[in-house]
Amino acid sequence: MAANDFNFLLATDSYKITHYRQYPPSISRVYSYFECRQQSDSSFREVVFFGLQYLLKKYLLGPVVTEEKIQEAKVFFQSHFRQSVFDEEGWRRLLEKHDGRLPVRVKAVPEGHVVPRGNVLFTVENTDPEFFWLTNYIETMLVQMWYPITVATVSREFKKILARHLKATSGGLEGLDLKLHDFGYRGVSSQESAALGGAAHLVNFCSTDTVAGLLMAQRYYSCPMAGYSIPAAEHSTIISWGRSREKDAFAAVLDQFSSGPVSVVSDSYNIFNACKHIWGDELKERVMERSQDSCLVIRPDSGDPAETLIEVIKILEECFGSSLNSVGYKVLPSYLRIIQGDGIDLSSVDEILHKLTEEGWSAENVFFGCGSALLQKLNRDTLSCAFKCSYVETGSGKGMDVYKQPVTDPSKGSKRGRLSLRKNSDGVLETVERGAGKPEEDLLVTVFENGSLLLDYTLEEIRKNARLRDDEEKPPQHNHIINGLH
Ligand code: 20M
Repeated sequence: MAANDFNFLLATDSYKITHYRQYPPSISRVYSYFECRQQSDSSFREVVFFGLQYLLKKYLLGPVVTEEKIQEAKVFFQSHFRQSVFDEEGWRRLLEKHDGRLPVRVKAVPEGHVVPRGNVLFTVENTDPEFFWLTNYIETMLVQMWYPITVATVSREFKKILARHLKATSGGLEGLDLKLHDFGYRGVSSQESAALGGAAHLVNFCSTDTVAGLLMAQRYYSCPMAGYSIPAAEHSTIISWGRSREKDAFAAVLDQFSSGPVSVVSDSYNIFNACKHIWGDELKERVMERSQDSCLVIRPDSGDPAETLIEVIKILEECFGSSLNSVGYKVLPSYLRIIQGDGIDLSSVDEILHKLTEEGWSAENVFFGCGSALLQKLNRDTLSCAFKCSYVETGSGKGMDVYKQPVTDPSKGSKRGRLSLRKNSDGVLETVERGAGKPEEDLLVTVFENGSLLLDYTLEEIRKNARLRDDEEKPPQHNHIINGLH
């Protein structure tokens, strides 16, 4: 299906087709908001806002309603509901009165901002009283924002862990933005997820193999090249030489990519043998010829990640030696590094880095690759993303704050009235409810109005907004005290 075959009218849950008939008779405005609800048991205390600009540009900009799309939706819903519930007249009014452009306003926190859970992230309202039903019609599409927000948030949590260990064991943060490589392209459910998830990771890092994410950063966030990769072997390129010729396979990769870093998966048969006898003996000179800028990155890809990595690093030390860095941790020669891309998630990265530290090794020695824990092993509940109506107006212009407060689950209660987001006197972001916020303090900015985009963020700005704060880079013990966790 070509992109312009997309029918905005059909991009919603079926039941929403029937909602225009259910609101109170005199309603003229519906105002709703999106948040990642606070949950006492969750480890994610703040979220990174990212992805709205793609959604707006791709699906909501300009004339999205045409006579053909109305006809297509009419026929579809007649057959789907087996009765006439589709608001053909309403949509035709929108086409005639607004040229098919959506009479809605979206106000949002700037992309890349890091916001504590439980705060408003964006609001949606109709700008023409006749189209009160449009606000929540687009909920289905807008709540899909959970995905880029969650990936950007998880990726930033990886960055916090990596920053703490890197700072503690190397004295600085050099190379931090290349420490977590996105391997997730094959593990996601679709090309669009790869693009959104891949781009969300690039808010925090510059290391990826997910080409779709780079293209999204180019096309929707004005970033010519947001991330980098290096030549690398995969099992097929190694085992196709046959079991007895693993050494030849390795040597061929070194030959073909003699300058610049190169990575070689080394567990096809026996990772320990490969490190000790092939890399550390038969090809030792060839490895030692390389330099920091042309390093060999050895990749184990099986076994318990922490145990295997420690054993591999010890073998490599026996063969190639090590030196101490300025803060007293061991580093392999600069021509030799390791990438662990198997079994990586937030807890295993922390565990691996703790074990390396205990054994005296700097985080400088290793890179991490992450696939499904970064792009796929998450869902809308990971950050409890929800879109709720908080304010309505009637025909006479009278406003009413509305909310839900289910007796069966207080955590599912919603906010009341018109919302704004401000920094309080302690510098903490908080949501002001019931229309009580001062407009001059409001961090929510209008990004979309009546079919037009009012702001265009670049990935560069977004990255700046999402940068780690000083206290998030502090070594572990230090940080625990600051956060009052101990
Ligand atoms: C290898 C190693 C790193 C990054 C990228 C690669 C190559 N791409 C790969 N893609 C995969 C996709 C899916 N599964 C597996 C793989 S893979 O592991 O075979 N490789 S890295 O993060 O370790 N690192 C290497 C060193 C590099 C930064 C990136 N620096 C060397 C000097 C400056 C940059």
